[in-house]
Amino acid sequence: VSAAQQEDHLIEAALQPNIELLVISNRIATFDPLQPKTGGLAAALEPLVERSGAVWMGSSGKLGDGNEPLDIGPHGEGKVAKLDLPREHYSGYYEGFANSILWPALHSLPDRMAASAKDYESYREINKFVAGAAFHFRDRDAIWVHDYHFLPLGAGLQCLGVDKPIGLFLHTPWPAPDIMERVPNHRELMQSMLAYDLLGFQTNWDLDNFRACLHTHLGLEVEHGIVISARGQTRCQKFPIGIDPNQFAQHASESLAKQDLYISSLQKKLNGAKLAIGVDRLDYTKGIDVRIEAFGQVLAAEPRSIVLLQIANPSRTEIEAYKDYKRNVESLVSRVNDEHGTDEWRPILYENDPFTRAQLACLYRAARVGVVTPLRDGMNLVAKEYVAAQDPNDPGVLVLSKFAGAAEDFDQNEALLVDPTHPDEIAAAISKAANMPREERIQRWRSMINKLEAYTIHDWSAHFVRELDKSRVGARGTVPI
Ligand code: ADQ
Repeated sequence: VSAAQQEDHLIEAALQPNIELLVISNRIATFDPLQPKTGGLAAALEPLVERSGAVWMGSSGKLGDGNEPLDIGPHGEGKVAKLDLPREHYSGYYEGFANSILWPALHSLPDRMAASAKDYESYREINKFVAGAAFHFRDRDAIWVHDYHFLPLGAGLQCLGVDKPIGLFLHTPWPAPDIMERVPNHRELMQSMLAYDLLGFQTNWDLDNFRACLHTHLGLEVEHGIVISARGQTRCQKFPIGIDPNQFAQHASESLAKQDLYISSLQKKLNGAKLAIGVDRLDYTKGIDVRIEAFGQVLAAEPRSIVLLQIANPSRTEIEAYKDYKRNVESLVSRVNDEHGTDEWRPILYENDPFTRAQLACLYRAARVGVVTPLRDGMNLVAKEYVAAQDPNDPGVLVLSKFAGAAEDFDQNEALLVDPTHPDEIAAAISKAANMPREERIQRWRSMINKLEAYTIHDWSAHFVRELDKSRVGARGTVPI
């Protein structure tokens, strides 16, 4: 079966049983084949829209006064609906409640939270606004909402009388009850999440925390994966997001054949040293600072043995905490380069630009060590992409944070699992990975690639849609409201 046929088959599976879907996320893909894709979500949802006729609604990236019409355009079999979010509430919603309160709380980093009651109002207003816009598509069979930006969106849709199945997939982790308690209006927020028929999480850890939060904060129990509230039934399930491993493997072998300028100049810069790679949004949850410190330790012990290519795409640049983090990472990179580099050799190559997926795949393959050390992460697709891009006969080694969702998929016989807050541990793992015998590398890698192939991004979206569809005939209405 060719890769294209396999993909068709999987998309068909995602469509079962003939469901007309509305997908809602804060941002939508650019759909420009020449633009690098900086997210796994775009790669997952684009085929659904192009070939299955789904409608994908999200922010246009422009702000308005709240009266602009939806900009609806065709895309393949489906449609893309762009929305100008209201200027008045955008900052409180996006930079405020979503990214300065929910994001750090969901990643169990309460010290990073900057609470403001006013931001919660803006968050609610934007959710109401998006619900109003989504009402335009009320004839769709089911609605699939993405991420922490829209925890109360399902409730907003139901207030407007939408009675189709609505599901939410949370790409981030979910924290323990004592952390959730620090989120302003956390009870109201969690109550509103019970308007969804299906709540999807990345890992068992998140599911367990959500269950504990329902118990502690709302006095509700999840039994057999279902929580019953006054509204009805909500199913809570795990859908660990994957990637398209064939796509990465193919890109890695194809682009090696091509003469990519960046790659050939990289080989020169290595000057005989091995390569380690880190690819992250420049976000304080990703543990880039501790990783750089750890890398300094590796160089102190084994001078000039290894180069770290750290790709760090700037993110949420309007938020102060992100500006500080960026400055901090930059100064750490300079320090390590000054201490351990020479005029003609730099141990850390620091890149901020986006790369195409083909380039990334090729860089992953060139690297003997993949360093993925977030303090906490919903899943972390980079860990999976790194594995998928490796040469089966000479694969590299993944150094992985215990606190990434991906560590629930990969155990210590596969990746080298580390505590991302301990530079010594990371340094020891990088060094062990760089010097690991080929036989052991192959053994670890085979086990990981089998797992990636067994549940791809297409399986993930098909699985969620199938589960959501069950609410068309089942749970809804069986419990008195
Ligand atoms: P992110 O926090 O963005 O995702 P991650 O899962 O690593 O983190 O995904 C990042 C994606 O962007 C990867 O596909 C990567 O290849 C790509 N990318 C990063 N930098 C890039 C660059 N400079 N050029 C090109 N591409 C780049 C959120 C959650 C994660 C969860 C995902 C999916 O925080 O925990 O795994 O959603 O659910």
